[in-house]
Amino acid sequence: MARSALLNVMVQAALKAGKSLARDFGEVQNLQVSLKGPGDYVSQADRKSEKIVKDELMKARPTYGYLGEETEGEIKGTDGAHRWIVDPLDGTTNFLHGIPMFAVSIGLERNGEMVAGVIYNPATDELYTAEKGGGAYVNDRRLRVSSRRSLSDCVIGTGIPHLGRGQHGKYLIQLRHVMGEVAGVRRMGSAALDLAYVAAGRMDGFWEEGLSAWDIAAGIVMIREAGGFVSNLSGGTDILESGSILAGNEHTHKALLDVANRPIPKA
Ligand code: 2AM
Ligand code: CA
Ligand code: CA
Ligand code: CA
Repeated sequence: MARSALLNVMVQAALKAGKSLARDFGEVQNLQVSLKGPGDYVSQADRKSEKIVKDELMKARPTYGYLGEETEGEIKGTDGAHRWIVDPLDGTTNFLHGIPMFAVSIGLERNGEMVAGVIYNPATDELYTAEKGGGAYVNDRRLRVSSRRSLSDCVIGTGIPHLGRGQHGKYLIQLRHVMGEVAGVRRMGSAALDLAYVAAGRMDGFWEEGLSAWDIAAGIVMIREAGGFVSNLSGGTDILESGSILAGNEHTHKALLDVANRPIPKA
């Protein structure tokens, strides 16, 4: 597996931030925590991780734009074509509860298209990497989406929007429809890792709405490079801006799209 210089920059940034997260995860009870919005916690660990990633990326490519969850506003680059999209800690709620399901997520966009992604879970030391045209990997192993065809054999991931955000009525109906068709539904609490798991063929599909670009930027290219399909919940290509995502293999993507969009039954 040959990594480009750019992908190496992203990997080094993710590993360095991951070390900081692993240290903080060991003494999570000592962290200062505050609430940004309904159910949206942020800690010193998130901010430290973001500073490390941002410094590394901006040092390596000072002209690129930068969008990060814990950085106020977007930094416009002088190079209009490239933008980093960063979640320094995806799965903060898990992290703060001692659940080892969280990750650093770094995506690179070129002319509006996701071209590289790195997702790193320091608790399991799993490093997911993908580059457009170069395939997707976990550590040194090539990733491939699952080949399951029938939803009844499938495990599907999702994210449940906090009561303070999202359209709950609509979500619960989607969930009910999907639960009626599949082998199992999983809610793991990190959208970035959910997408990495679909790329790895561990889960056969995933859907969630109300997300932000940094939750899914790296995962989009990961899924595509693992041979998967990704769209928004209407089947359209506007994923990053809409925060709506549905992913799977060539069979499950279509089947899940149909099931999640079944009409809402009349009361
Ligand atoms: P975070 O941990 O970086 O905030 C889980 O459903 C996904 O949604 C995670 O990727 C999580 O990212 C994000 N998330 C969790 N709670 C959220 C909230 N209240 N508002 C927006 N995004 C949230
Ligand atoms: Ca957050
Ligand atoms: Ca996130
Ligand atoms: Ca985050």
